[in-house]
Amino acid sequence: MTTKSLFFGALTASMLLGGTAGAAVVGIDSDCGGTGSELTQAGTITCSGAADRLDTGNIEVFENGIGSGDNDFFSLGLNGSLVLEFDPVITGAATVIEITNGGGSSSHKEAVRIFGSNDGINFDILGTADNQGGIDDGTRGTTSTVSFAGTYSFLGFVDISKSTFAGTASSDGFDIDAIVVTSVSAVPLPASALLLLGGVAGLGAMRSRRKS
Ligand SMILES: [Ca+2]
Ligand SMILES: [Ca+2]
Ligand SMILES: [Ca+2]
Repeated sequence: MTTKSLFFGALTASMLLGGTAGAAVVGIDSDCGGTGSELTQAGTITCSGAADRLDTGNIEVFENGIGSGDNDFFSLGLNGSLVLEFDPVITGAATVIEITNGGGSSSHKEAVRIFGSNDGINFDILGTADNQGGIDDGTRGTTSTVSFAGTYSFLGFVDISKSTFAGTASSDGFDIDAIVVTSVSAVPLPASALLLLGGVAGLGAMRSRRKS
């Protein structure tokens, strides 16, 4: 799988969304949401001029595989980015619900590249989505689904509207109304497996002592 390294600084404690029971999103960071520039992208980032499009709180995140948007959305900004951290980890498919008002998708063409990561530093490219395909119900924009195997702690979104659609009239990039994923609860290791792991760790410690 293609791996792209993105610089993503620490999701600081101040960014934690709180300890609500069952809440799977434990951190959120973006270049256009007023939270800094931890995930850097090449080129100039052009964020929205509308305050209500800079609020990551407009993104509903559903971890049970089912959900829909509410027409309030966050704009990534041209070349802008967004990273969500999940606990427990999530798996695909991931569905991103995009908004383009008033049937403007013919001129305001927008696209996003979607990444997965387990350390917040090395991101696998999972796929892309745009506002030209998928299901468009006329009021809620376009629903795009990216299928992937495995589990991830982080999902990243980077706007690629300009590089995907030359001449697009989009001024603030791909817009995210909601994101749908599926949580995967950690499977507890049986006691025998824990003992085995302890033994392997002990062997490693003995080897390193011998070398020194
Ligand atoms: Ca849009
Ligand atoms: Ca937009
Ligand atoms: Ca929303």
